Amino acid sequence: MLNPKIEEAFNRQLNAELFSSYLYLSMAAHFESQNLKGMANWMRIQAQEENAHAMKFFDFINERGGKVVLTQIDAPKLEWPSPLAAFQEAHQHECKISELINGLVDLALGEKDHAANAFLQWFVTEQVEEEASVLEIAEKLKLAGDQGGVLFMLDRELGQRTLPAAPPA
Ligand code: OFO
Repeated sequence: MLNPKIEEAFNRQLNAELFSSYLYLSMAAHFESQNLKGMANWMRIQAQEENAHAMKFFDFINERGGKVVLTQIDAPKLEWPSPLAAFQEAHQHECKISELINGLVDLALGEKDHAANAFLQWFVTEQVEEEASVLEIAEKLKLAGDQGGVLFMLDRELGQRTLPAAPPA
């Protein structure tokens, strides 16, 4: 049986993960409109990963006998002044998500919900990678400055990102 406080907090996080997906999809659309196809590809895959994160919460709530409650997802921004600004915002967003995950861990420990804590540890580890990967791209963009050639090469590199194969169920 799922503790009601955990149920409510996990439903809120499900919404936050869907918003993350929406935000990155909006960045993908923005990059498409700028003809930065590689960055658009990277963000599109990021959006799919966020959707998978949301579904992890969806499944956990259901498996523990809770009720998934879907609520309104905020509209994301539509434009960014530069690729650097978009990736910096993505990094700030991931730092915010890490804080939310840490808050959920604190709640799970406080409520002595060890199953929820064990479930959240995957996200704790994932957030380290999520923050690092966007920060690395933002740093490269900062170094590139307004050198179009470097930007072009980086765009090509980001175009090679593919969605990792799903682990066996
Ligand atoms: Fe970007 O990790 Fe989920 O939100």
